[in-house]
Formats: sequence, structure tokens, C-alpha cells
Amino acid sequence: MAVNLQEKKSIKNCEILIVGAGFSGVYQLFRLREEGFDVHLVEAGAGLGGIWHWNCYPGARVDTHCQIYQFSRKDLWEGWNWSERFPGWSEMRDYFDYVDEKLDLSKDVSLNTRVEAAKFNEAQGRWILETDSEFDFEATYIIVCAGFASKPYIPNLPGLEDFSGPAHHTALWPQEGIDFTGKKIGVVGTGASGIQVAQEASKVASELVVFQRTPNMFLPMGQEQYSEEDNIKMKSELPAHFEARKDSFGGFDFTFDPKSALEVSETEREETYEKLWEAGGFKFWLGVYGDIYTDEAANRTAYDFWKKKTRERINNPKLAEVLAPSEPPHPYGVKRPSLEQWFFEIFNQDNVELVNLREERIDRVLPHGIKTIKREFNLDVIALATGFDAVTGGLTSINLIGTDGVPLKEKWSKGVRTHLGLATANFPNMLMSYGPQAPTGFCNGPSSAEYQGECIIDMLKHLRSSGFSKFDVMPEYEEKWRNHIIDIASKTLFPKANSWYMGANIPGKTKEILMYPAGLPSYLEEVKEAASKNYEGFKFS
Ligand code: N01
Repeated sequence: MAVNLQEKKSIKNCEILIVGAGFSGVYQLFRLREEGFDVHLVEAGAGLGGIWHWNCYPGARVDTHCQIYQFSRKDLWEGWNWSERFPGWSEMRDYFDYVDEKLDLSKDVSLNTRVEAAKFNEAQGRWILETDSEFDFEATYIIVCAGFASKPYIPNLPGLEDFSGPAHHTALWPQEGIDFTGKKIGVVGTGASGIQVAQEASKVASELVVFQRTPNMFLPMGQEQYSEEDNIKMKSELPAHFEARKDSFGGFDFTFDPKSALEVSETEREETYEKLWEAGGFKFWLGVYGDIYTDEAANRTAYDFWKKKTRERINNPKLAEVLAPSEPPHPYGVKRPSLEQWFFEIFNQDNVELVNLREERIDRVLPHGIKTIKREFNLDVIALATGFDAVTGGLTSINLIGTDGVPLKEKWSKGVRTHLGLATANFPNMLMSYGPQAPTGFCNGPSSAEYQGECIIDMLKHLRSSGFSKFDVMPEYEEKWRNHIIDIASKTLFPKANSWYMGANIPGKTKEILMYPAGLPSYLEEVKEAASKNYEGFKFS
């Protein structure tokens, strides 16, 4: 598809244009500004916050504890109080408004501006970006911070368009909300989004039907309310929490236990699992024995513990088997485990029904509900919690055209290629933050925004200080990076699940590891090493 840049609109010029106003984009904006670059940010939504702008469905909530789910700048955290350990979407929006005000960001931001197409003009050495707003943009560099979950995936459900009530994907939920009180609610999908909607609906809906395809290994959130005193105490501890992130696989303030799950005694293992379980959050995911991600037998110990804990909460043994099966559908933890609060208990309520799509798939959507191959369910509202064309979808949904005329979407249709998860060949002067082949989905978002973000900033400073104004990736280095990542992943259990980590949740998408799978510290080392060799793999001019 050709980029139509003929229709002349007003053009805004800047040195660096950032696309997307989530944690990564906002970080780039204030840091690059501090470094003296002329920078502007465009965002499709009506506010800052990225996913926290779009995901306003009932129950949408962070699944990383607030201590590290924020920027680490003292001038930001010292003036901000959190009300909960795992804040909801509305508090996250308030946080972004606070950051905006504190750092005076808005003057360099264009909201309600979606970049639809972009092409690098070789003669001018500039990117030309076409948007859906009154302005187009030109910039020497672009940094795409589209997020890993900005392209919702809605499966092909025959009849969906004829449903007479509201039917929305969770990430496209109406900003004004939908009242579930007394209504019949259907939730399709049981990932993080689906269970959060289901938990809320279970409290007020007359009927709730949860359509589950694959059982998901949710962990107890361990939500806590925070008082003023809690916040004062928290602030005294925050520098240590932030400091710990760079040494943690997932950019958290804790990391894997180096012991093997199989080398410790059964008693020690049970005690360790119990302690991690009680701690809540992702402790039982990112704080467990590291070899559960490489060794099936080790992994099985974690699954069996999870199964035992989960089944205790479900009264009906048949439902317990569907929700927490005797045999795992895939190894524990290789598909992202979400945090739940009272999800399993909802199935002990009379107003909640679980439909196992493995036994009765959805046949079609009717004007008044959903019909499986066995039954019909009358519904007033359908929540489509069916996930995202994750990690690559945000980038490939922009019509980015390479210097060889090949769109990024086409280039990556046979597998993603990047160098260091930072840039891709034939897209000169384009950098990516929180994109594919970087820690991204394996990493806490704000940690990635800052640590990977600094790699990007260092590279731009290198260009400036060396007097260069153009870089591109050498194609052989992106092959090398791709093979390196695939090789690391092949030694883990991650390829064994059909997860969005593997691109396997989208029909037709290449199944490949989409993230750098060796953890944030190793990633930063690899980038540092390339940088120390004059940015090996990049060519500058
Ligand atoms: O999406 P998902 P999500 N018919 O892809 C099912 C983050 N997040 O929006 O497993 C029926 O996890 C699919 O079934 P299956 C977090 O990183 C964070 O929930 O493929 N069902 C699955 O159950 C998370 O991992 C928070 O068999 C279909 C579900 O839809 C990521 O976003 C909150 C189907 C999709 O689950 C994505 O989470 C929310 C079909 N045709 C999200 N197609 C926080 O708390 C798909 N499904 C911060």
C-alpha cells in the first residue's frame, strides 16, 4: 500500500518524534528533553498513559506492585501517594496526569493524533509521518513506543455484528463505562483482562457466563490498601526497590532463586512455595526456582503446588478439573499468569457459569446471546477479553515503509528481525522501545521504559556527539540477533505454550519467541557490549 503524503496538511517539524504516550514514550519525552533534543510526542488516545488510557473496563488493574510500577525519579515519587498495592486504571490515569503536570509534558504532546503511515525520505534524511489529525510530522528520528498491547485482537465470531447489546473488546471499552447491575454478562477469554471483568461482573450481574478456552494459572494478587503512613514508610524504601530492578530477570525488585526445584528437599520446596504464594503478586512466578522454566520435572512441582492451592477454593470438583486440570495444559508460568482476587470463588456462586470451550466451542453470536455447539446463552453485554496482536501489532498496524519499499508488516510476516530489539534494517533512524526481541513482555513496563530507554538515549547522544545524522542496521546482525534469541528460547519451556509471548495467539502469525528471553540484566549487557564496539551491527553516516 502506498503512503499518501500528497494531500498537504500543516507539517510540524522536530528532531525526534516519539509515537505513543505510555511509560516508554513519556520517559523518552522527558529524558530527551533534558538532554537538549528537540522532541515531540504524538499519541492516538485522548490522554497520556498508554494502556491505562485505553483499558478502562471494569476491574482493570495493574498486576505489578506500585512500588516499582512508577517512574524512579525522586521528584516524581516523593510527591505521589498510592492508595493500593495494585492500583486500578483510574489511579494510573491520575498518576500520568500528575507526571504531566509535574514535568510540564503537555506542551510537547499532540493527543488524539494517530500515526497512520510513515516513510523515510532518503534525500532529506527525514521521516515523514502521516496522521489522522490536522498535522503531519517530519522528524530526523522516530522512536516508536507503541506498547506491547495496543492492537486488540477480536476473533472471527460469526454473528458478532448482529448482537443487539453492547459487545466490546476490553481494550476498546467505552470510556463512559457500562453498568453491569442486574444484567446478563458474557465474558469471552480468561487472560488477565477476562478475569478482571469477570470478578467485577460476578458481584452485580444477574448472570455471568465465562467462556474459557485454556485454563490460566492465575496467582493470588495479595491486594493491600495503603494509608498515608504506609506511603511515608514506602518512600523510605523506594530507592532500594528501584535499585534492585537492574539485577532482576523481569526488572522487578526480586528475582529467581538460583537453586534447582529438584535439588532441595520436598519440605524445603513446599515451604518456599508457601512463602512465595503468601507474598502475593508475581512472587510465585518470578521469584521461584529458575529451573522451572527449563526443566519439565522442576516445572511440574510448581504446577502441582498451584493446582493444589487453586482447587481448594472451588467447591464443584468438575469445575475444579476444568479450571485447574490434573494435567497442565502447558508448563506453569510460560504463559503469563495473571493476578486474581476472588476469581475462583465466583464459580461457587449461583449467578456464575463456566463454559469449557474445549468441549463446546462457540458456534455463533446471536442477536440476544452466544450459541455454542451445545447450548444457547442469553446475554445483555459481551466483553471480548480476547487479547492482542501483542508486541508487534502496534508497530505493524502503522504503515511503516522501508527504504526498499517493503512495509514493516510485510518484512516481519516471515518472522521478526531487529538488532538488539532496538531497530530494524531498512528503517533508518527508527528506534523502538518496549518492542519485539527486547525484554518487553518479560519485563516490568516502567523498568523497561527506563533501562532500555537509556540505551536508546545513549545511542542518540552517540549520534549527536559523533556528528552523524543517520543510522541503519546491518541485515546480517538482525539475523544474528534473531538466531541468538531463538537459540536461548529453545533451551526454555516457553515455546511449549501457545502464548502471546510466542505470537501463537493470533491465527496465521509466525510462531516465534517475541521477547529477549534471557532477562533484563543480560539484555543490558548485550546492548552495552555492542555500544562499546562502536555500536556493532549499526552503520552510521
Ligand atoms: O489477553 P490474553 P489479555 N475463542 O491474550 C482467549 C496484560 N494485562 O487481554 O488461552 C475463545 O492473555 C484466550 O484463550 P487461549 C498482561 O500482560 C495486564 O487478558 O488462547 N477464546 C485467552 O483466554 C496480559 O498477559 C493486566 O486459549 C479466545 C484470552 O482470550 C496481556 O495484557 C490486565 C479466542 C486472551 O487472553 C494480555 O491479557 C490486563 C477465541 N477465538 C492485561 N481467542 C494487568 O493487570 C482468544 N481467546 C496489568
